[in-house]
Amino acid sequence: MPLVRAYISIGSNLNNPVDQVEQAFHALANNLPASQLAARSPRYRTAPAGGPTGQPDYLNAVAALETALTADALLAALQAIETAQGRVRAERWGPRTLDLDLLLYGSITRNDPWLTLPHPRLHQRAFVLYPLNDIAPELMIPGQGPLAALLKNCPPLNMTCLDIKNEPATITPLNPFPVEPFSNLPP
Ligand code: A4P
Ligand code: MG
Repeated sequence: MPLVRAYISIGSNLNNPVDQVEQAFHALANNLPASQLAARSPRYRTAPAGGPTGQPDYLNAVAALETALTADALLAALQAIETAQGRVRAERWGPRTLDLDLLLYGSITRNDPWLTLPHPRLHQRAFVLYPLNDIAPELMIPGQGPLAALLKNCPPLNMTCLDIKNEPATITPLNPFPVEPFSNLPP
């Protein structure tokens, strides 16, 4: 099967997000069959979007993969990584040790509750669009248009980049995860 470029969003706001995100990159690089980690974005600390009030800030990042897995097999593998890192699905948009969403799988579009592509909220979320732009600024989002145009409608409010940009493939030293909360964004 030919290799497909896929983009994965990584989010964590429980049980040491710095370690969770690092472990997730490690699992994407080493534990996924028939796949290769092509790029990793800088990490961003972001205020929670939606979900219960008072949940901790998130650490977010995006990974690019080259994969020979089907989209369904890739999503199942991502969910297995989430489970291995202690993910419990308690409430929608609630705090989590690790969320791995399949943002894009090539230019495939698909509308099915088990797997919707592109990810249905990709185009309206700064915590996804900005790290995606750091590793794939020329990207066209099927059904939505150029990533650059989506960024213009989605200002980077209540988010801070924790890494040096333009070094996406480098494993950067871990920065301490700041503890002061942002004020929560409206749902
Ligand atoms: N599913 C359908 N399409 C996809 C896809 N493209 N990728 C299904 C991944 N999963 C997909 O997901 C719920 C169901 O969506 C799964 O059964 C899967 O088959 P989930 O991961 O169990 O639950 P969730 O993550 O709570 O739901 P959802 O709808 O994916 O949430 P979102 O939209 O990802 O939002 N704020 C900040 N700052 N940073 C965050 O990372 N994340 C969320 C979660 C909310 N607020 C956040 C963040
Ligand atoms: Mg999810």
